[in-house]
Amino acid sequence: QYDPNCNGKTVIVHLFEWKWSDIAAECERFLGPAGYCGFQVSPPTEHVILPDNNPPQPWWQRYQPVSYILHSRSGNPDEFAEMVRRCNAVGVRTYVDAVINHMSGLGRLGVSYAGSPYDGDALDFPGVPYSAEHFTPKDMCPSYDGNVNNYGDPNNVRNCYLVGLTDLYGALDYVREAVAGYLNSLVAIGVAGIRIDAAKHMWPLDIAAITSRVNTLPTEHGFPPNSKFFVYSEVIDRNDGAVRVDEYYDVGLVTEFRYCMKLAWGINDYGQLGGLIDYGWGMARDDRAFVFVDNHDNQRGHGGAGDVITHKTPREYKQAVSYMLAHPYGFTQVMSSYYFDNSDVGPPHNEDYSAADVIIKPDGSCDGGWVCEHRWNPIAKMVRFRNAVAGTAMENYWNNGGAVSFSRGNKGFFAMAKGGSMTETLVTGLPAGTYCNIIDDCATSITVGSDGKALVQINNYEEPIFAACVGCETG
Ligand code: ARE
Ligand code: CA
Repeated sequence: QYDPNCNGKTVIVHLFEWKWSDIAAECERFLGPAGYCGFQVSPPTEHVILPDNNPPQPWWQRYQPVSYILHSRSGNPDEFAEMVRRCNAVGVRTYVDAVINHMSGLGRLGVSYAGSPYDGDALDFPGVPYSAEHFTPKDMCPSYDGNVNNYGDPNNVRNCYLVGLTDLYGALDYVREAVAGYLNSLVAIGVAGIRIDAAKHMWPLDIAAITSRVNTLPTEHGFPPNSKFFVYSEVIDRNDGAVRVDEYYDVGLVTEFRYCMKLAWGINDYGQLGGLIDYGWGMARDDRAFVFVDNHDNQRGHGGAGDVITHKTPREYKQAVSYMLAHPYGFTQVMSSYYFDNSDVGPPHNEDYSAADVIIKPDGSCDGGWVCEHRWNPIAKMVRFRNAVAGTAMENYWNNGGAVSFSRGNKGFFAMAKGGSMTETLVTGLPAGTYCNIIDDCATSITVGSDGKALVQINNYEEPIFAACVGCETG
């Protein structure tokens, strides 16, 4: 459960709210060639549909499942399976955002895409089926109103209703079986792993009881024999509550939200990049950390938000993602967003609120309301860098407050200049020779002497980044 199952590749992209047919095409035309390991999809199951919300059908309705049938505005079960198949065929893996802590919110009543009815107040979800006895007994939740409202108490965090979402009773064999059945249905069609949504609100032992029932990955989808399902748990731990990321190490990786904050501070003030990883601060150990610059919550003020850099400031964002991809810490995820003004609004959509096509312009950028950060020049190039230097340590770290550089073993060298330009003689860690900057398509280069040093020059305000790696100049 610690291996993403993508042949040693190192970067996942979250294609937030994309539809399945677009993702299939993106695997073939871009993600595969660029070296992406795989992609995380928005929750694929049937969920509540909220036409009367303002705005209608917000993105977060997908976090209120009503059955485990793979039908949503992104597509139907056949389209989902076809996406997984086409992506696996080009070596790009699928990771599902699995909402298994809860079902819909209280008060939600209706019928979903595949025809499953739901009634939140009655705790009735016949599409699974779940009924009242499968939800956490009220007397186990110590809060006065039944909702999570005290992050200092694990019983409150895990046994109460998160923002009114009907909380599954994970201690029950029936619930564990039902969830494992869902996950095994994903495995059977070739999904390589999951994000566990709201894992902080589940008992780690309940998660372990579920994941222990998940089958090994099918060899007919190209996985080596006995490959285990990849798991990363969403646990927002910012030293501000009783639940800590390390409680989840046994089930897989853990999201490291302190990294978003620290990296944002570091891009605003390069001097702080040196102390980016602070184990004294409780940050997850390197082989358990799942890291990103921003995610679908904190980029729009949900999930506690905090200091975070997003696509809304492209110049800073390119630096932040590039630094993350150059730095050895953790397993990395790149965000791919749609533009929004309202933090609740769903993705670009058709008249029936199904997700609209992602439009690719001749220059390779996206249109139709989609941002496609994963296609932005330095970000896509740094995926190639990270793959090329995988397994090497960060060495020769240098930082003067306005510029920073380091090597990755003797395979890569990275430098970045906040102001847009720098001229410095630096230790590169690379064998003597000439290496070009993959960020500017080899328009500039460095010549490394026998002492490992080179004169490094950057002169590019929008993309002030130099990245060279052995054997990765074309890709
Ligand atoms: C929506 C409405 C609510 C309504 C509810 C039920 O907004 O008003 O009560 O529906 O009808 C997303 C949205 C929510 C949305 C929910 C369901 O963000 O607004 O509620 O979908 O549709 C905590 C959790 C963490 C969670 C964040 C958002 O610990 O797990 O809150 N993140 C995941 C997803 C979200 C998703 C859910 C969970 C639910 O990534 O997209 O919610 O499936 C401190 C704590 C954190 C806490 C944070 C915010 O920082 O340390 O633990 O995060 O505050 O409370
Ligand atoms: Ca719970």
